[in-house]
Amino acid sequence: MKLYGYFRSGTSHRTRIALNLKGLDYEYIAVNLLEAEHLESEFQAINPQGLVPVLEVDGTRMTQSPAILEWLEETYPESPLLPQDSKGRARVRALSALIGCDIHPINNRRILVYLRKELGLNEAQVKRWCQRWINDGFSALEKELEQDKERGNFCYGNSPTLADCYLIPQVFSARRFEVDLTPYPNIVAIDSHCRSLEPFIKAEPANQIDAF
Ligand SMILES: N[C@@H](CCC(=O)N[C@@H](CS)C(=O)NCC(=O)O)C(=O)O
Repeated sequence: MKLYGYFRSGTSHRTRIALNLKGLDYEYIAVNLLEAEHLESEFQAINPQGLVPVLEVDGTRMTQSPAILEWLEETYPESPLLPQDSKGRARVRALSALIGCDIHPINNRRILVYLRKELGLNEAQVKRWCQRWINDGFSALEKELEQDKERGNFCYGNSPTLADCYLIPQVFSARRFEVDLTPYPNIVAIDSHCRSLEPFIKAEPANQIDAF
């Protein structure tokens, strides 16, 4: 397997976590978003959307991290990242979507580039934008986690699920944008537990070959 990604990309990070939790080996191909390599024709031929991650398996290229994660789960059911029961699966997918659909995309690089270049926002305003949407999502997520009395050290149940694959990169991004995490003790506790585990440590941005 080949994973095209960028060390600081949340969607690449969540894919690395899932691959590691499944115990899968992969070749990591760095695409430098800062130098706009993803907008060059060479990468556009790999993904016309010009976004990472892309997972290449035996010549087939897969895009969109939710689709990649679901494919990994279907193809490698050992170390499941979704619960056995359908309501549990709906819950994990909902927590994942809260982050993957409603927080991450609004703070993506191309959105921030647009805010800076087209709308003329300065760095402080861009940071406020990111903080606003991360706080919005984290406030709801924190309540969801607080209300689940059967939860262990993870977002759902007692083992890592897709929701943790989504959460840990989003916390990384929140710290990068200096979000005050004090109001989110459950999120912080899950983050610190997951980040003590090898599959999550191996997936950390700082531990990638393209990290700087
Ligand atoms: N929905 C896509 C989003 C992928 C995505 O937004 N990737 C970001 C990095 S986290 C990217 O390539 N951004 C390039 C840009 O915004 O210019 C997925 O989940 O794979």
